[in-house]
Amino acid sequence: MGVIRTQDLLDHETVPHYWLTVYATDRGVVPLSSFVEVYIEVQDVNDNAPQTSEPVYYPSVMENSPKDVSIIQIEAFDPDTQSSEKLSYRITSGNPQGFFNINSKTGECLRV
Ligand SMILES: [Ca+2]
Ligand SMILES: [Ca+2]
Repeated sequence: MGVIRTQDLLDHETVPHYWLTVYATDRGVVPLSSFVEVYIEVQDVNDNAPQTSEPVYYPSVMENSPKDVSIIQIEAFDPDTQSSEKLSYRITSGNPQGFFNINSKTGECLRV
């Protein structure tokens, strides 16, 4: 039997699939052989955290600006196939008065 095993960690984000060619040969006096193609799909797991386009954003907003003024759109990217459209956003600190709101799906931050 010709068992194919991994020799190292594979990464779906680097190489999502492999085509291997395997050569099988017998031990006849005049050996006969054949080739077979093996397609290996590297399945994705969630092994990357989402990344924003900037580490820090510096938007500004006028004082006295009315409610629901859009301040910034935070955009994050996740290299994992499954997670990109499932990102959600939340303000975790700095907002004790509740002056700001972020749309959990779109990342749009509003003055509320
Ligand atoms: Ca991810
Ligand atoms: Ca992945």
